Amino acid sequence: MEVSLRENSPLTSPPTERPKAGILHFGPGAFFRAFNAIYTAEAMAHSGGNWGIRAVSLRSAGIRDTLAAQHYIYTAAMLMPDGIEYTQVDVIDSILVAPENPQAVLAALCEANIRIVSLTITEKGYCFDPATNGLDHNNPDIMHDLDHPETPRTAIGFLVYGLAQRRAAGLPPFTVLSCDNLPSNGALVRRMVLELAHAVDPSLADWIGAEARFPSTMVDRITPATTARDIENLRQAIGIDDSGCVVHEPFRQWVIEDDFVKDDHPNWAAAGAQMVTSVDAFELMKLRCLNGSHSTLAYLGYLAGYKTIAAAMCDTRFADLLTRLWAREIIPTIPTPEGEDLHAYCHALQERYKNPSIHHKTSQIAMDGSQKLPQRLLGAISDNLKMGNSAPLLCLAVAGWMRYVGGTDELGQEIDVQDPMAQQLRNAVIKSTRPEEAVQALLGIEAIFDPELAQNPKFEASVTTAYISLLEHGTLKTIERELYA
Ligand code: CS2
Repeated sequence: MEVSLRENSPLTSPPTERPKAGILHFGPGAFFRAFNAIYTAEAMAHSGGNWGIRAVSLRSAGIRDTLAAQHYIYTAAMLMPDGIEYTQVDVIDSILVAPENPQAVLAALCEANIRIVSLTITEKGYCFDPATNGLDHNNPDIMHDLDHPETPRTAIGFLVYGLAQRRAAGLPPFTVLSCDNLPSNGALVRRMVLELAHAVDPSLADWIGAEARFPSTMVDRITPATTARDIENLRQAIGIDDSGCVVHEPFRQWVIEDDFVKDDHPNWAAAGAQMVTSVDAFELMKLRCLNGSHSTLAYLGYLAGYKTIAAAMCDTRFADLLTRLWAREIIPTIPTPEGEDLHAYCHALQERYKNPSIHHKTSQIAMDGSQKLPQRLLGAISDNLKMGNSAPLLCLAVAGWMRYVGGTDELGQEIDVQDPMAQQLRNAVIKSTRPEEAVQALLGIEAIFDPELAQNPKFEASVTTAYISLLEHGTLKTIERELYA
């Protein structure tokens, strides 16, 4: 295996002068460090600019404590099928922990040099109610934020009060850059911000609506959670002890709607980002082809006993399942984005999933399914039904999720279901006496299933048949029957 180090600024010595922070980023997790941070470092290496990143953790202090001890420099390990390339990333200037000091976050939002506020806060961080497509006013943190302008808890709360301060100080607003896997993520965060702002002060909402910008983006790089083994590999390979390191695949793609306040942003294009007028088609391609098939592999792969995506892909039944899923049920539902070839895109995905150096856990991808299903699987099912097509494999994936959230695997072992709705989902399954009832109970959850889809008899029947088959014959037999019978 080949190991190389592209740039080395030792983690133990403080950096020389750094660019000023121009970006405040919520969500300093592994994805941000393997993606946004690297693009921004490369953009500045190419074109300069004061675009250092100050990050904000909305929850724990863990990552701040780890990175602060190493001057916020960390290693990114690019995992290729036959080697690893290590890079030192030095672009974060500090990390604020919001629950420790929300005022410091509000103060940072009001710094004139902060011109972009970017987000990787996961689907649930947006606090939206899928049934209304608006802000979830019953979310306890949103209720808290409405009453506590000085100590917000949610990213949406911070954005609104940060923008209010900028308006009061006579500063222009910042650009809000959502980088989460949600359709029209810019429009979505804009809606949430405007709704909360309206509840605080309608004239604030008018100002934000007119002056601020919320470009949508499509982000893509497979970034499994870092393991103790990754940290040990790094130590052995180059002698650096870095528990803040991140691991990622070689591939990356960032498509950004070119709509920023004062057209002001790092030269991300120099690092390969695509600046476009509309991201929609790219987002649909990525969410359905990649994330949709990822979730399919996560639930069905886990139930079949596979711990990682690569392991599941070595089983030809899963490889065949994806090939058919893409060709028959996903690609026909999406327009081709400019410069892309959907079949080639899916073919490349197969290779990305098979990368043996990436140990991406099926249980990691299975997390938060209640927040992921609509945009990854259900939209494509609705589109198929509208076109008069059935979508048996997508329905099988939904049934796999239902089987998974029941909380017991095929060997009778407990599944650690991580989902904000885990309890409700599990109850729906265990309180039902017949499988048909469990399917009905889950389909009745409007926060996940649009009633029009849930009540579609073809959809209901297809999911129910698949769910019963998973219970009676197991996952692998069900896939075989579906593919080869
Ligand atoms: C994955 C994504 O965890 C998940 O749900 O599907 O994080 C996926 O790896 C990224 O979107 C790839 O860009």
